[in-house]
Amino acid sequence: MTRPLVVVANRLPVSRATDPADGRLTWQASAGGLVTALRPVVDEVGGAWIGYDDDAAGVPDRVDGLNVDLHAVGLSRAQVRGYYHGFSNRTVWPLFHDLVADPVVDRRWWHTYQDVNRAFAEVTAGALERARQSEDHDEQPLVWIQDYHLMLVPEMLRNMASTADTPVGFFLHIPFPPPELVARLPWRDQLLQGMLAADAVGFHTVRYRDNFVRAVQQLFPGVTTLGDSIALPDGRHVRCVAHPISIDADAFAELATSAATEAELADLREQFAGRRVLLGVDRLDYTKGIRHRLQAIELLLEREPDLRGKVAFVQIAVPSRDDVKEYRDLRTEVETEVGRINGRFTEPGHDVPVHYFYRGVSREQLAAYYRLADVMCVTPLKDGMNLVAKEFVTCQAAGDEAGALLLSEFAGAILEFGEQAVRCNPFDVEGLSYLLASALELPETERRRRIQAMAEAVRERDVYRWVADELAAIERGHGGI
Ligand code: GDG
Repeated sequence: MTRPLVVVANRLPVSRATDPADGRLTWQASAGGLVTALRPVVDEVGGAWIGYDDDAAGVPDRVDGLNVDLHAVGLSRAQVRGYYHGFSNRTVWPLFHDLVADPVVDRRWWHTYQDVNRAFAEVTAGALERARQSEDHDEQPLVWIQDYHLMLVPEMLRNMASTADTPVGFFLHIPFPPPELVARLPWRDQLLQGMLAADAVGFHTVRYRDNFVRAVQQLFPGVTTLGDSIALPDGRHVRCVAHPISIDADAFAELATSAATEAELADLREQFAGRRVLLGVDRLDYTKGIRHRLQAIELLLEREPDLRGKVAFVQIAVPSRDDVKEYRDLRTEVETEVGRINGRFTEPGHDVPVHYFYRGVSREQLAAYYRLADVMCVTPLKDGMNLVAKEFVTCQAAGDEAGALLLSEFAGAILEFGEQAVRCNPFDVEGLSYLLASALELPETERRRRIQAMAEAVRERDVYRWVADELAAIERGHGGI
């Protein structure tokens, strides 16, 4: 691709850091998946990135080593509350995750969401104008808008800037639910129209894509479909595609066998000697099924006294959205559950059965835990894709380990792993407790074979393939082919 790339996302791809030498504030590119994925493209073609920062005025125009102009969108605290904590995370998030929590519908949040999407569109229009005037590029930029925080931006941008020559794409990182769920939202038409202004709309799976197409057909008369495209009554075509996001598999394989990871792993092996390790790694989010998983562990220990003292369950729960009530409540529930299990099954002078961290760990520690695990428990109630599953199999294969992956039928990742994962229905707590036991009992050669097969599937469709497929679909959608 030769067009400069303009990315629009909730967050900027940079974070503040303190210079260890003199304690000064510096900026660095963040380690997030999207930034890593787009780096090779922007290194080559350059471009701009539009995102929110809580100190927009303090954000530099550029950061060393990242070939994009930064455009920070400044928001007031009230705007962040209404747009981010409110409409995005308490209305859309639970609704799009099949109502695993009750969505809260509040008209004020909706108004703020519109205002903030307009602010993003305005900053994007300005960045487009600048990119066009720059002498560095002969081609028009390509705009790529990310995720459920910004569903109105494609349409708002089209209305405020001349974009006839600008390919515009939108990608949804969370599931798109069945039409009857979307239909509950009072502002469903506006959200769909917002997305439909893009040339291409991308989803992780064919099912989410089909849900979107059906919702559009049901809500807007006169819409027809033509292959991958929706044909709108005004003659426009919107390409609707399914491209599963992934990870930088080579980088994870390298990380998994680095000296720092090996050192962490040696410590962990010593600490957990004589015990099989079950592992969970999630943002502390009610979609991730952490409570059901803990209940399944409790049932397992209750039913099989021989396993007590011989298995440990490690749950890394990364703090998330703790400004939102449902997330604070979840933390209390999870911690009560952990306390109950440890209270029931800890023997005097022995280690606890559940090791629970309410914090993130370093990348090296994370890779070491992935390698250590005998069973990785990825049991979300609903998950757009789930990158933890892909990282786990990649690290295991790189270290020639033989763990098992227990994977929810409701995670997008299940489609790529077929029968190699131990499939589970995370709502069936008792069934889950039996599957945990059977995953532990799979023969070692079988586990190793499955890990290698899943890692191969990840390598074949890594995150660079996702970027390339998405950008190509946006170009094709724009060209009307
Ligand atoms: C959303 C969708 C979709 C976790 N703990 C630590 C840590 N992590 C990193 C993992 C992984 C990332 O966080 C989590 O990504 P997931 O994909 O599993 O989940 P969400 O955050 O819910 O992401 C999801 C994704 O968007 C992409 O489209 O797959 O379905 O919900 O990369 O490694 N990283 C470090 N320490 C930790 O303790 N360093």
